[in-house]
Amino acid sequence: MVLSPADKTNVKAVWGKIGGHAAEYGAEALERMFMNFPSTKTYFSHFDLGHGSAQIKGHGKKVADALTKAVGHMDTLPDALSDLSDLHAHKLRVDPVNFKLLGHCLLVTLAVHLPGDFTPSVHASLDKFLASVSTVLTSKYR
Ligand code: HNI
Repeated sequence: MVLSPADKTNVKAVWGKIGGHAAEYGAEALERMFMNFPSTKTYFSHFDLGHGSAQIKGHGKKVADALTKAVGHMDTLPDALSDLSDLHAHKLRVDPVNFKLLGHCLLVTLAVHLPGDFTPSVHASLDKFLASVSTVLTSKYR
């Protein structure tokens, strides 16, 4: 997955609009994932998955912070996300199919909150960006 210069510009622009809402949007994306794709809950059996739980909020912030870091390192994603890649592949063993599900929920969340910015080309760039992040996080499985 190669992000073009236009993709990078789009991703940076829309991420810049999220401002202080990153953690909240991260938590909303997780809640959407758990509700729409219940099999994903198996990875979080140690979490309180009730609406608005402190654990979902805390994890939403971690995911959002990781994505903010990825936005800042789009040219060096494998390096920037190396530790997270080890974690998801070796320790958590999250099945790669789940990354598409979370990515979808992140896109829906951004579309709902930033409708004016979510043009078809921004949508496509964000999808490519999330696919690139997912590729890195699942690259060490075998
Ligand atoms: Ni993921 C932990 C980022 C996809 C299941 N995950 C993290 C952490 C970050 C993170 C950051 C916290 C690391 C730490 O504490 O050091 N995860 C991301 C990102 C994506 C992603 C950026 C994709 C965009 N994770 C997924 C998916 C699943 C998933 C698709 C499963 C459905 N992640 C987990 C689990 C943990 C986790 C489980 C451990 C949670 C805990 O605190 O016990």
